[in-house]
Amino acid sequence: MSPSPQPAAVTDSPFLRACRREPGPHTPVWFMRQAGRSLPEYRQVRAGIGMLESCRRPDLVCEITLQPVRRHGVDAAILFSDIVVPLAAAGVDLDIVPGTGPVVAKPVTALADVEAIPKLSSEQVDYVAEAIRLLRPELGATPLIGFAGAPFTLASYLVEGGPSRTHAKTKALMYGAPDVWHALCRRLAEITLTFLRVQVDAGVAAVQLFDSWAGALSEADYRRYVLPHSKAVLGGLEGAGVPRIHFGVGTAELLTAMGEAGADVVGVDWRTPLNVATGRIGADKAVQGNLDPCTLFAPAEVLSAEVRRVLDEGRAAPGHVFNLGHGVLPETDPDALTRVVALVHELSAR
Ligand code: 1CP
Repeated sequence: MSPSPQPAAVTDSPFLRACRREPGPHTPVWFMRQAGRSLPEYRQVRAGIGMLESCRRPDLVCEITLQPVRRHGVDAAILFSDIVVPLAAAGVDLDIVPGTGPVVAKPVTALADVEAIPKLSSEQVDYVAEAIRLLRPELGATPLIGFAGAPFTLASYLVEGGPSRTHAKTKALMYGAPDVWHALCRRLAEITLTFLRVQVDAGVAAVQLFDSWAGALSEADYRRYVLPHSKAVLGGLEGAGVPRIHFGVGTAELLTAMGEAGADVVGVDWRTPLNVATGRIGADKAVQGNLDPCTLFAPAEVLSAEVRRVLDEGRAAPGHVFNLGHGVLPETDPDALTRVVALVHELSAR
């Protein structure tokens, strides 16, 4: 890995300072799933273009990634892509179906299915590197976050064949065929690490590893079946010079274990107050979160009280990146997001 150096303004940005647990001029804020979803200008440029196809067009990726930065003045951009992009690039037969999410043509049930998952080579995601190279000069002092899906969350889509509420087939494979399970997670960790390295080499300033659905597991199962594989990904980026953020939903009971996976920043959903989360994660890591995305539908005074509470609780952490506890919901009024950015900046100004 030979990451391109970041401009000084990016290195000194409030976002990277908070990730490094250094004081800054204000608490940085960005929103998971800020690129797209709630923005009319996003729906306009996406009209008639499939999700995977959009991710393969550097000009479109560049435009969509910049939209929330222009509109809301967030402190970081997140690359427009999806967690299944590297799987599709490697040759796994899948699609992202509007209104549903990732759908896999031939779900994984046995070792032969795992062995049939090709490795990812960097050239297969050249279009992602190209989009990052286009974005850097456009973003100026705003850091760009790259991302990937963690082995458990990716495995869930591959085993279930699509989105699942219970992750029943995934757990059945995990308990019933642990060898197949671990082989699958090893392959996914490899693909994820390759994908993140491509993004780091092309110039992202930070990476986020999404283990969105890990909260479906008990701590014991998380430690046995998931943690080693997430560690392989995050550990593989040790020394890459970019902060590593690790996030999942419903992870209150997993925060201590997730904090051991090798991230510099741990994302927290809205269920656990940040001061409580910090007690579980430890004082050597920054936290990210954790406004309930539904408070964006609440009256203005309720929303501002919640923003204030999250900032207050975040002061217990050695570094705080303000965010939602999960992604922006598609029905969100974009103006509410803009107001949250202004409020976070105003209330946290030092
Ligand atoms: O800000 C952004 O929108 C950036 C781009 C982004 C990110 C970070 C997209 C675009 N997807 C993701 C990550 C992602 N994808 C995660 C982790 C984050 C999270 O938990 O929200 C997950 C679990 C996915 C899988 C996925 N892709 C789903 C969820 C399905 C489920 O299981 O409930 C969905 C709906 C998609 C499709 C998708 N990805 C992104 C967009 C804009 C869309 C909708 C596309 C469309 O329907 O046209």
